[in-house]
Amino acid sequence: MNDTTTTRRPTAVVAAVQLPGVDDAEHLASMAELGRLLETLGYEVVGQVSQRRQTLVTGTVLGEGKLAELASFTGGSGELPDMAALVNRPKDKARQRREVLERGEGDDEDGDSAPRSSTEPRARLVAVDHDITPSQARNLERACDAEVLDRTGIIVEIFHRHARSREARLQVEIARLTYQVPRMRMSGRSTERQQGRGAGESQLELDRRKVRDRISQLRDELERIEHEQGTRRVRRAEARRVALVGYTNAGKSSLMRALTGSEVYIADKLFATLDATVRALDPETTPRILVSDTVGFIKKLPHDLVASFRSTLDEAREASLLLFVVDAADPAFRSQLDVTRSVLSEIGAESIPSRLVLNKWDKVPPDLAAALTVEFPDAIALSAHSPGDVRRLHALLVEHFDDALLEVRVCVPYARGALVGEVRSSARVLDEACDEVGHQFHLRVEPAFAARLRAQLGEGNVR
Ligand SMILES: Nc1nc2c(ncn2[C@@H]2O[C@H](COP(=O)(O)OP(=O)(O)OP(=O)(O)O)[C@@H](O)[C@H]2O)c(=O)[nH]1
Ligand SMILES: [Mg+2]
Repeated sequence: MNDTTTTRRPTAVVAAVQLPGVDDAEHLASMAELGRLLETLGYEVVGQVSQRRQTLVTGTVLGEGKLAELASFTGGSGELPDMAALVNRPKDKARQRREVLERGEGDDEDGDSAPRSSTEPRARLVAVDHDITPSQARNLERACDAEVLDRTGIIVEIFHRHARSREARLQVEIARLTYQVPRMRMSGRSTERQQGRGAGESQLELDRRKVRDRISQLRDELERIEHEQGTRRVRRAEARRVALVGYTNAGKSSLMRALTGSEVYIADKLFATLDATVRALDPETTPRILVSDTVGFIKKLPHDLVASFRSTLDEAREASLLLFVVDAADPAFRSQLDVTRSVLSEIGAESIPSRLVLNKWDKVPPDLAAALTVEFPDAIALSAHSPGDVRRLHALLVEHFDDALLEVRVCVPYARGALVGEVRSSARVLDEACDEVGHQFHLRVEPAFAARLRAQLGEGNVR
């Protein structure tokens, strides 16, 4: 192997079907997004093959001609072995096309990028921009002689690499194994050991059962952790909570860092954040305002994956305010916002008060900025990189939550002196004095805290 091949990133080719009802812009954006997902995984995308089709429900996803074109990137035959045996047609379209491609005379129909010449390295991976069945994947693998992953498989792989906390790792491992079970095949070892098809199949069943057992083991472990986290969340229940939600790469973690001074991870890649982080707004306020950073969303996010991140998304579900963060400089941000809204309604968070944050405003040209301000009059336009903008958002958040505070006069009798510390840390003290009965406070408090004080001190002591 020479230097250029050893230092080169692994290569991938994207395959996609444009289904009826999907316009060109949406189709191209989806393929470009898959390219970014692949780059996040470290692949170099060397080509795209796309085809308009009525349905995805065909054996090889693409038609014969397009399949041959795809295989020209990977060095595969472009045909299914049994298909070739069954259909012994004299020079079908696929074969003709492949021969043309082999001779390097191929014209690039449908605007796809041209296949590589035979001297360049083959694409190692075929990435399909849809969810495909295990048998479709197998057929594509045979025809292309390359590894095949669908969109879910790629997202699961990224999640697997980026998960850090114990909880996120468990969630991802469950999603990954769940994805793998139907795709498991007879291993070479089991076919050697167990001669005969029936025996081999039962070995496969055994392997699958082992993986299913592992999944339920992981679920138990996750439940234990979630239980602990649940108790922690109950303790925080009174706090005023803001959750940053939105499409992946919108800038949620950047805003989190700017608002709370925490060192959360920021990266120009997809799904940089998989763990929910909760920090107090900085400079601190009394009562505290907590901000949480959450996992980003993406189009066609598989339901299993959303479900496995349920406890992480609880941060969003239990928030009292949602900030929908979008990358205002991305022309696709409206459809990304739709995706975010639909995932949030899936987890039951659709009725939480929310504000739209048009982030990356520094990248928005003036004429577009003017149009966006008219289109979204209530949105907060800002750049997470501008300290002035972040201070303005900080003030807006404080104002938002202060509107809900109640003004109360509280008497903490000396016998209940232990409560004084809690009052000072949970409420904003406007005035305080001591008399013959106890500590007299004039406070601004959250309604929930006022209710708790009433329960503990009696109605007469909280007015
Ligand atoms: N120009 C500009 N870039 C920004 C701004 N906010 C974030 N970015 C960049 O956008 C990229 C993604 O930012 P993150 O904060 O990691 O995005 P995220 O929403 O947390 O992404 P995930 O964790 O993947 O969901 C990084 O390269 C940031 O530096 C902004 O206001 N202006
Ligand atoms: Mg992030």
